Amino acid sequence: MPFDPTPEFMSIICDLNRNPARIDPKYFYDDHGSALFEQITRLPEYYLTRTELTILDKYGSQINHVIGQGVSLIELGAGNCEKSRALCKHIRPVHFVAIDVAEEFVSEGVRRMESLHPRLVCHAVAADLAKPIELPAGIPSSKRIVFYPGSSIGNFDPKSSRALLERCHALLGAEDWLLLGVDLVKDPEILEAAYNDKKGVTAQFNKNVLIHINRLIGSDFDPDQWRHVAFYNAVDSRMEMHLEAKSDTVVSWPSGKRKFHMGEGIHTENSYKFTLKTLKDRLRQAGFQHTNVWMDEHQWYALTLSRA
Ligand code: AVI
Repeated sequence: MPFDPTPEFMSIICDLNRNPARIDPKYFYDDHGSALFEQITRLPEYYLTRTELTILDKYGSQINHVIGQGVSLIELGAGNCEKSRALCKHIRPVHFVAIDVAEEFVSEGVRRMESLHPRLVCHAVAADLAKPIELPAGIPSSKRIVFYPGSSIGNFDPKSSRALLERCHALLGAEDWLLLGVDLVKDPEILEAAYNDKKGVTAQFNKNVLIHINRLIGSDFDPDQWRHVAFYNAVDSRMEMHLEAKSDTVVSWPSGKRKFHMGEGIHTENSYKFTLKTLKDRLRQAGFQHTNVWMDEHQWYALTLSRA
């Protein structure tokens, strides 16, 4: 039978053949990867999630006061919808749309939301945020609030994050809002500890991407042959994750293969960290204005609410 590669297969192979090789971080989130990420969010070193939840809890009523009643809440990268559940202790939306690449995971999150708020009209949407965002029919065109928590915006490079914010802006009218959670620049020791946890859950999360890629393209990566590496790149203000070959190794897939020398890496993730200035500039470039900012007591993390 002739070999007929899909566009996804071609794009994964193209990234694996680069120098250095890379894997798009969206491939972290198969079901096992999503479960590992959920474990990461509860690790003592990974301060991002609990800090964001603390800010949401402390300032949720102020957010409610600013956005008003009867809104449609649209969460991007919703995962298990934990952040929207926390937000809904303070705001009372009429519609809830949860968008994520991990279909099973987001459907389960939406089921939990429905059981907690039986009168809330809920939708789960499986979609890749790198593509245009389409909302389900019936979502009112006004009083929308796009909620993008977890500093997931930091997983896009500056050009792509601006483009994603522009796509968010396109979903919104002049009276609508973007609520964005971002991780801030801080002491590199704190950052590096968050991505090199003692239990090794982040290492498992990083290596799991190879198992997912094996399933998607029929490659033969052996995760045990790869070492998890994470460090802060101060020039680009970002945490970087890589997988480094422990010894010379050849990885094959239908129609091709690549040799990796010992110590050669595959770049799997960037996680950009912002200052309030870089963040507000990015929001302004994407068309947002009048940004309210709430932070935790250490000023490690910011939640911003911007008018479209
Ligand atoms: C989802 N995203 C914001 C996480 C981050 O911190 O960049 C993914 C992650 N990577 C390693 N640990 C967590």
